[in-house]
Amino acid sequence: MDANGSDAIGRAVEALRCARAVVAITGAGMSAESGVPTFRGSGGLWRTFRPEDLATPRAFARDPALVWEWYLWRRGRIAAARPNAGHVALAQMERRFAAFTLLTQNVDGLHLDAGSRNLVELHGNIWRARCTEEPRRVFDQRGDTPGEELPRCPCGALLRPDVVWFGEPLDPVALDRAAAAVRACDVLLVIGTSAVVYPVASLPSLARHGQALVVEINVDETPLTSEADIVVRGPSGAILPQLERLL
Ligand code: BJW
Repeated sequence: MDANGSDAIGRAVEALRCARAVVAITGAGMSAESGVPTFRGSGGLWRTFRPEDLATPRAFARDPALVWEWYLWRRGRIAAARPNAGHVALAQMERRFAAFTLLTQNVDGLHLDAGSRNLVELHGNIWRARCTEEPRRVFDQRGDTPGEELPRCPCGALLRPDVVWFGEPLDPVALDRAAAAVRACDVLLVIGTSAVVYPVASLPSLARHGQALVVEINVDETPLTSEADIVVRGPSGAILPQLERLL
């Protein structure tokens, strides 16, 4: 572990220069500098809202209007956000490596807006909705004006946000793709995540079993910090462009 700012960046650059396959895992901290609130920590969504009221299948079954209201409010915040320098740096990094996979827990779509292409959105995308009866029926709602009534599928069933709530499995195809990329990578960058939500939180140990070097980029300590090979302490919007420039 190396928490010394510039030395840690130097070591991360050195590791990336030797790498053929790179994976980046991102979390809410990645979008914090774009004005999108994180979940945990000061100013995080879970300071004001209870996850069990808003981000579980049970909460939606109990009060779909409340859950939709929360997601529409978040869509409003995200609509006003633009990718920050960190998102742009990751999109640029993708072009430098033979294999570069970006795994995000974020549902805001900012990595796509920044130009990342080999991207897996493991917790879904807030701009999509899906049918509660037939989950394969997915609708892009970006640009839609919400009506008075709750959104419904043409089949009549309620639509729900196409995101992964607590207690729900991640898309097995997406998770397999993520695990395969992590097992095969030389360097794993873990950026702006509290690293407490499973199964994504288990991916760094998978990388280490595959002999990859794990680099954490975060403003704060996390449960991953003591396991990481290199720790770069600082905001991803500043650190990632620096890394990209030095490659
Ligand atoms: C900066 C910064 C800057 C700030 N620069 N850094 C034990 C073992 C295994 C599993 C479990 C377990 N106990 C419970 C579970 C299950 C549960 C879980 O993990 N719970 C934990 C909380 C304990 N997991 C699940 O339920 C998952 N499903 C599952 O396990 O299925 C199993 C199953 C199989 C078969 C059948 C049925 C089930 C699903 C998890 C879904 C998570 N969903 C949410 C909401 C998504 C939709 C939405 O957005 O509304 O996903 S919760 C929320 O947390 C969101 C995030 O993606 C996720 C992770 O949060 P993230 O990204 O790490 O954000 P923060 O806020 O926590 O951290 C921000 C970080 O950024 C901090 O570290 C800051 O320091 C840093 N930061 N500014 C750099 N500028």
